[in-house]
Amino acid sequence: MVPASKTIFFTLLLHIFFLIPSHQYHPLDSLTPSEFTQIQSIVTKAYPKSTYNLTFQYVGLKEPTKQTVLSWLRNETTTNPPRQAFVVARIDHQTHEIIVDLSLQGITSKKTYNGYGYPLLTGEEQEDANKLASTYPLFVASISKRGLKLEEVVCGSFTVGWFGEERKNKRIVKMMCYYLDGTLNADMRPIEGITMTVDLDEMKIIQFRDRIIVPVPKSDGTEYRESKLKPPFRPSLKRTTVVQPDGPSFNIVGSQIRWADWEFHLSFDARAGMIISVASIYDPEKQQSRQVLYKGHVSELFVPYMDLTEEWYYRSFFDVGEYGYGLSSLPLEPLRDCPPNAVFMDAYFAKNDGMPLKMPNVFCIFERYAGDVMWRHTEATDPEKLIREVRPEVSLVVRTVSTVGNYDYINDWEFKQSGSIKVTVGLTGMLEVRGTNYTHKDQIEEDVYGTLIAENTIGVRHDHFLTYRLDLDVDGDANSFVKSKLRTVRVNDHGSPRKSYWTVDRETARTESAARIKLGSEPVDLLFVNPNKKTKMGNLIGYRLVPYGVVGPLLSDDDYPQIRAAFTNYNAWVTAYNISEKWAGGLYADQSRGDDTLSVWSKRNRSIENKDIVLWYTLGFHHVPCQEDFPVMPTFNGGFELRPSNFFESNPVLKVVPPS
Ligand SMILES: *[C@@H]1O[C@H](CO)[C@@H](O)[C@H](O)[C@H]1NC(C)=O
Ligand SMILES: *[C@@H]1O[C@H](CO)[C@@H](O)[C@H](O)[C@H]1NC(C)=O
Ligand SMILES: *[C@@H]1O[C@H](CO)[C@@H](O)[C@H](O)[C@H]1NC(C)=O
Ligand SMILES: *[C@@H]1O[C@H](CO)[C@@H](O)[C@H](O)[C@H]1NC(C)=O
Ligand SMILES: *[C@@H]1O[C@H](CO)[C@@H](O)[C@H](O)[C@H]1NC(C)=O
Ligand SMILES: [Cu+2]
Repeated sequence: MVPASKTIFFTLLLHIFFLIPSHQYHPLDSLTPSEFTQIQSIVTKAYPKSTYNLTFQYVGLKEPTKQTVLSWLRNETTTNPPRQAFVVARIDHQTHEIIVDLSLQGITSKKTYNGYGYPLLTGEEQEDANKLASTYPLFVASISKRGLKLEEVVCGSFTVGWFGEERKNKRIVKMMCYYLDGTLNADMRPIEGITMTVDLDEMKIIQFRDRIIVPVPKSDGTEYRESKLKPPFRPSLKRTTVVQPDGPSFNIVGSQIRWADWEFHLSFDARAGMIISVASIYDPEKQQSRQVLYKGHVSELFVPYMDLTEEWYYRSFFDVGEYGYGLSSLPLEPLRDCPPNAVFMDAYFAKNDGMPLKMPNVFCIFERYAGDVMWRHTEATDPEKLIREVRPEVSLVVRTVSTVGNYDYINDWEFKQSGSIKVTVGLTGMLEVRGTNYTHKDQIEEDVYGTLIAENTIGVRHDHFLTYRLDLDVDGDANSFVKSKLRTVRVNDHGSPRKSYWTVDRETARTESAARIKLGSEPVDLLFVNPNKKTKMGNLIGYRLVPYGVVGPLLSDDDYPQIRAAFTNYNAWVTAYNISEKWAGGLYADQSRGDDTLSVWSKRNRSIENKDIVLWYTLGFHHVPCQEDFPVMPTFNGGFELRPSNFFESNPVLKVVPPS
């Protein structure tokens, strides 16, 4: 939406000041299909099939150090940094960490991991596990005892968590099954009471229990496909569309995206999903591109359920570390998932044999104009000469959707012309429901851990906590974290008729222990500043974290799921930069014991003043299900904003010229 001449002008300047070499290579690019294939061949050569049982649980870019990337970006090094991959493999029932160097075409490091926790589950092993039930005699008998048809049963694999067991468990999942028979919405038809445990390494059922019988909820009302729904329909609204007659204002070269004054790199990781890197904004005043965010992505997603029954108590999922937020990303549907002006990008990840799998249209990128106002003013002091100035808000959105089993998470990173980065997540999809005998609320006298949302169907209470890792580098990588508390002051002297006002107490966090923030109890203003740079007025250059709504954990600190998810104990944490500290719930989240979480790293109490530091922000939802969530839940949004605060000398969008 910037006039063409201005776009060209900026593009030239960006070339001069950000110095992107003209080829498409970028050291933070996701692994390419041919790189996946090379990695696969290098690793399988070291561990041949004839001798070893090998599966690839995770394959991703081993990113070069920040210094390497930044000096490459500044054109200080002419050679490309080596491309390396980090592989987590299961080899003969043991977890191995392997580093593959693609330039050297070999393995540069390998070690066995013997600590607690297990790597990501692969899609294939879940599929294999889910198929086991249909030939397991006890299960077949239980299905027949319930009068159900075996061919209409589908099963899913659920990670088991950790509940204080001393001995290391095997790599197991629990399997829960659902009934189709007249619907495709199996999530709404649990076959309650049967739990099976699957050993994933042996790929067999090692435990079976059929405890209670309750009816499978009816299929009535569970349908959600437009083609299968029956009238009456809601009358459709008149068409709304987005037209960009001159095309979009953004420009994508390889994985590098430029729009308005923004420039950033987009990549994909099987575990994190979407990753935004080296986001910088061009400052027309200073005539230079200025760093804002080195790297941002979802680090973990914790979803504990509040049901103590035997079939449910363990459900305390770590969707990023157990199932993979990227692995759960599915193709977006043009015109419905994204507006008509969107462009789409594909992504790749490794299957469990290490070979690449293409996931088309995983990203969509579009300019959003939702009729909002970027800024305005009407000056009406002189009614004869009304002054009115308005600028419409147009922003750039990058979107992915991760469907982790029943839930769909719509992830948006929105870049605003004003320098704000707004991160939102929309929750939709299916509830996880429990079958019950109850058909009316009046029958219920006990705590059923949820809401009766349809006959025989309880929507179980739960939380969603998304923890984002935000490696902000505000105008350089040495930053400080400033907490400002807003405090009411009583006025005692008689010089003022006022009895109170509020003031701001600023405190720069010196160490990690001073940078754990529980929001909600008192008003605070959280800033990342560059202590080495000031505006002309003398204010420290900074970015502010603006939460949209604040939610904290309700489980006790000593409850096992909360020990594992101690990274949700605070809404915001700041830690010293460490390239290995990426996953708030630990590198091995499945059956983790909380010994490798953000909370543990923060206990090192490292110095964080005028250092390269990382912000961790957790947004959450306490979900008390209601009938409107059935059979599919309308989207519910949460998010936060990173907003410039004394970063610019004045309103950076004053001179934005709206398209004519
Ligand atoms: C791989 O594992 C399977 C199942 O545990 C076993 O039957 C097979 O012999 C193993 N293969 C090798 C080469 O060890
Ligand atoms: C950046 O590096 C390229 C390749 O070595 C060189 O051609 C170009 O002149 C450099 N740009 C600047 C501004 O130094
Ligand atoms: C549900 O009702 C059936 C039939 O009355 C009964 O056999 C069963 O025990 C009940 N289940 C539970 C969990 O109360
Ligand atoms: C970086 O983090 C890893 C994992 O927490 C830790 O083992 C290592 O000691 C850390 N390095 C430094 C320099 O703190
Ligand atoms: C962290 O370090 C600071 C500064 O040395 C100290 O004042 C504080 O007590 C420490 N906090 C903890 C929890 O160790
Ligand atoms: Cu929910």
